[in-house]
Amino acid sequence: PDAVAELPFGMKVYEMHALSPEQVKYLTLRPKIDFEGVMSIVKPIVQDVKSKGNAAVLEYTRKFDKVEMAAADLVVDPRTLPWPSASEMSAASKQAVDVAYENIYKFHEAQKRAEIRVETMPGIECIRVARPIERVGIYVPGGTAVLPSTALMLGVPAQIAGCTEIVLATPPRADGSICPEVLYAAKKCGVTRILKAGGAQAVAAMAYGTESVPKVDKICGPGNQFVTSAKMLLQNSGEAMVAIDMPAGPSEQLCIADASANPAFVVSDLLSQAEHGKDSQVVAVVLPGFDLEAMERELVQQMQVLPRSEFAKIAISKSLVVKVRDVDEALKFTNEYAPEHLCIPSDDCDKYVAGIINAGSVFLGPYTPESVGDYASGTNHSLPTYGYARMYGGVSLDTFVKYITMQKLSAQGIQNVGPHVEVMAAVEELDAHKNAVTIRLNALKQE
Ligand code: HSO
Ligand code: ZN
Repeated sequence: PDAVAELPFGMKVYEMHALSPEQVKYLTLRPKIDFEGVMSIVKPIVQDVKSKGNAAVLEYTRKFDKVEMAAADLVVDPRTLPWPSASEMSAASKQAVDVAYENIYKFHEAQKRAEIRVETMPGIECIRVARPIERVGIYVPGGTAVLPSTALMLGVPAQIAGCTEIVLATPPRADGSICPEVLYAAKKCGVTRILKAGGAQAVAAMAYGTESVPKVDKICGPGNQFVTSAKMLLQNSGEAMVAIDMPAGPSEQLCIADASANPAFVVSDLLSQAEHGKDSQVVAVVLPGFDLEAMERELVQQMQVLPRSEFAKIAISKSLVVKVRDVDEALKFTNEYAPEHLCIPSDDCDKYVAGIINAGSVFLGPYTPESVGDYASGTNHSLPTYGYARMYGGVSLDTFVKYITMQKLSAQGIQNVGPHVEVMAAVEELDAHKNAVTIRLNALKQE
């Protein structure tokens, strides 16, 4: 569709009411990821790690991260390492991580679900209990920024769930060490192993296990295309027997700006997402009365002073503004888009809530920047991107738990349901099934 205007840095403006449903659909499409191309790189890496173990991981670390490491240094147990010293990590940083940890802990601990016990018929008790996924891998990206916050977002729920093996994979720094903030977070969360590797090689090492990397049952966490492709590949491999949290693409945000929204706040939110990387996507859905000109001025001003403006500018150049006429249209576009982050910096934010169907995490009101959820308010920042917010929720305690059902029937219970099971088994012509009931009903008759 044709844009009606263009803002600084190439941000294009569209009018929702002038768009056909196909055009709306087109605007909600994310930049295409060449999964086939990426897969062709990832497959041999995964295969290599599977057959050669540590040696392959070290080789790819040398090749991609330009770090030389000895096999003995590849995996460490953070519980045996000292806490980062005051020179490695400031008291303020520790305190900030402590506050974030506490809030994330509180919110995720509250997600524990009570055991369910239901008597479906007299004498039939059905039960559901939660148990931890015992061995989990959490991926903490390195790349252009260090992300200790991601270590918390994955480590805390794994800790609360009671996972017994928590392997944290993260690319090493140039000297082969772990970033002190990530180590600090890992120690707090009870991480049992740190694998100093990134990319597809780290994911494969956790999926298959190596001489020193424990094999895990589920791999969680965001990552670049190689990490995501490796997770998707291994999830579908019967040999690796590993689950993943969700497919993850580049980070994104949609901001609904109505007449009450402060343009400076709106721009600050959009840029906080845009600075993540040049493939980030941001969208502003603008209602009548919002000061778009002020937003343009803010965009230029705030961009000027950003150290990561190189990334942000590219991200913004691929981003859009959608003008809508009312709340209904705003929600229509938003739900079509299914953003990872939805910001509504409006004085009247509550009126939007009931209509939100597809979003990863929502930030309500003028004093709720996305950054607080990225770090420290308590909600998780590992969220569905790329439109997957339609069918996935973000990481939560449930990510690290599975539910087991149990049942216990009394004599009365089997007498109540047994005859119906006999009939259904007969319909399916499964005689052994039927007999397992009949034999018990007969035994009871003889008592
Ligand atoms: N916005 C990112 C999370 C993050 N932000 C980490 C800062 N550090 C994806 O949800
Ligand atoms: Zn962020």
